[in-house]
This record gives sequence, structure tokens and C-alpha cells, in this order.
Amino acid sequence: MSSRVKVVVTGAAGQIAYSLIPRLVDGNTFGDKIVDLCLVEIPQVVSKLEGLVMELEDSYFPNMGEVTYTDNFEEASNNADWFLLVGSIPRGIVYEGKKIEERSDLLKINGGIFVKQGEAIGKNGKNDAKILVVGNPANTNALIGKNSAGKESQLWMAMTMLDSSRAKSVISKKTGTNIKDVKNMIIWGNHSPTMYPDVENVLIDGELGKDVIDDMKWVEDHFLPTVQQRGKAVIDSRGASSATSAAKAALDTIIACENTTKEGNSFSAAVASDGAYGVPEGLICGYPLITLSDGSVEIKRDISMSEFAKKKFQISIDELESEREAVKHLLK
Ligand code: NAX
Repeated sequence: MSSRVKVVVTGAAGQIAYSLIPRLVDGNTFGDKIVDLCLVEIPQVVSKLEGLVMELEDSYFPNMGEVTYTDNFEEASNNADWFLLVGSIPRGIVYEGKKIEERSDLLKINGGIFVKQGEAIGKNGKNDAKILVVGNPANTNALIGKNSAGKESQLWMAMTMLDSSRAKSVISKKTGTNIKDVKNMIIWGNHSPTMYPDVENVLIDGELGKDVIDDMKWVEDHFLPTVQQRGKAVIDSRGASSATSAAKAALDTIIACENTTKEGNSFSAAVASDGAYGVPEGLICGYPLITLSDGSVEIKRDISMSEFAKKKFQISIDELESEREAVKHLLK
């Protein structure tokens, strides 16, 4: 295995990236590998990255390799092992004279960005590159990127780890269990309020959630809405979206992919469906994943779902299908 890893981060001057980037080189995420960073921003703000690079240099990170920054994604993508696609145009800003408020506008604008980035990754990224899309709408951005890249050996994921960590935290409080003993927290579907956090298959101190939590009213009235609406609750309080927790979730996704998954556990991310669990092929859907000892990442296929869970999951699958329909002109 190579002792160097090249990581490309877009949206590098944004708030998630400010928490994320230093921790890519702190020796935890990639172990003792030397990490080369290539930071990408749009032309209007790329010069801000000079200051971030200064800070990285001043922080004494023994595992930090070469650090570069650019507004040229195509150039950045050359020979990269990991792509953290955090950059996207957020809801609420004025873009080309129009205030972006509708999810459909967001899909259109960010979709265009992900066509170009996907093409560059397919052409220039390593054959076994892993791509984590954080920028929203993450699943559909990943769908567009993967489709444009056209390289099956590369792994495209959309981030649902933050949703999974949020769900673990709620379960840990409810049951009085230490959070490290809450495992296998699956997020089914879309990274949106339709996601279904699986309260039945979560392992709480080794026991299945369905055997520990015998309170469907709490699940319906508290657990699901709390997890599904947590992003909004953070925005309402902070006046800005989740940043440090989103950065931690991106790091946790990398760590989960870089290390063999322990027996009985899984981690959450959305990947392309091959029909698993009845999801239409090609949709980038939240699944339970495992990393095998050869480094490959697979969907865990032995999870059983109740009728209640299947019904909730279907709502999210339907949303993913309607998003795919909305961007079909961007798909080859
Ligand atoms: P910020 O607005 O602070 O930063 C985004 C940065 O991306 C900006 O600096 C912008 O210039 C840059 N950017 C835009 N287009 C770009 C492009 N084509 N190439 C390179 N850079 C580009 O947002 P931040 O709070 O960091 O959030 C980033 C994204 O993460 C948003 O789309 C947000 O919705 C999404 N989130 C996703 C989460 C998830 O769990 N999947 C949770 C947190 C977060 O809400």
C-alpha cells in the first residue's frame, strides 16, 4: 500500500473545510501516510486559501506532504486518491442575479458543477479513487458526478455519516448507553428530511434496537423528526449550518473506508444501488456498508426490515427518483 495519499478538497475556503482540512493531516485519519492536499475553490475566493495554507504550515503536522491550492479542478484531480467534494452553491444566495430558494434550482446549478468535476475525476483521478460528496443535494450531486466520470472502479459516495452520528447520539441519550457502544446505525435513502434512520437494526451494547426500544410513539414523535430535522435545528440556533460535526463525519467516513469493518458492524454512506433492497439501479442511496480486508467497500446485504421500515424507506427512494428525473438532462 502506498505511503502517500493525495486528497482533493473542494469548497476549501468554506466553514466545513476549515474544520476538516487540518484533521486530514493530523495522523489520525490516514494513519502514518503522508497526505498531499490539493485545495480547490471558485476563482472569486481562491486567494483566501493562501491564508489557510499558511496556517497549516504553522501548525506542525508531521504527516503533511505537499499542499497546493487552485481554482482549476481539472488540474487538481490529477492522480488523486480521495476527493472530498464539499463545495457547492448553497440555498439562499443570489446566483447569476437570481435568489436560489427552490431545491430544483439547487439541483440545476450544482448539477452543472458536478458534471464537470465528474468528468475530470473519471479522466484524471486514480482508478480506485474514492469520492465523498458532502455538498448538497449530496446524493443527486454524486449521481451526476458518477455518471459523468463513467469509471466503475472508482467509488462514489454521498455523505450520510453525520445523520448516522446524530441518530447514535439520540439513541445513546434515550438508553443511557455510551455512544461508543451504539453501532450499526443505518441511514436508508436520501440525505434529506426523508431519510430513514434504522432504529430496529441499530446495536445498543450488542442488542438489537427493536429488542431494546419498545416505544414506537417515541420513535415516530421524537427519534425520527429529531434526526431528520437536526440540520435545520442547528441552522436555527447557530445561524449557520453544521460545520464541525459535518467535518467529523467526513473524517469518520474516510476512516471507515480505510479500515476493515468489524464483524457485525457497518457504516453509513450512500452509494449506487445495484438493486440491493429493491432500490432502482443507479440511484445513490443510503445503505449499510462494510469495508473488506482487501480495501473494497460493499453494501451489507443481510439486514432485515420491518413493514414499518420499508414504508419509510420507500418515501426516500421516491424522492431520489424524482431528483433523478429533475436532472435527467445532465445524465449520459
Ligand atoms: P460554505 O458556504 O461555508 O462553503 C462552501 C464553499 O464551497 C464556498 O467557499 C464556495 O466558494 C465553495 N464552492 C462553491 N462552488 C464550488 C466549486 N464549483 N468548486 C469549488 N468550491 C466551490 O458551506 P459549508 O457550510 O462548508 O457547506 C458545504 C456544503 O455541505 C453545503 O452544500 C451544505 O449544504 C453541505 N452539507 C452537507 C452535509 C451532509 O451531511 N451531507 C451536512 C452539512 C452541510 O449542510
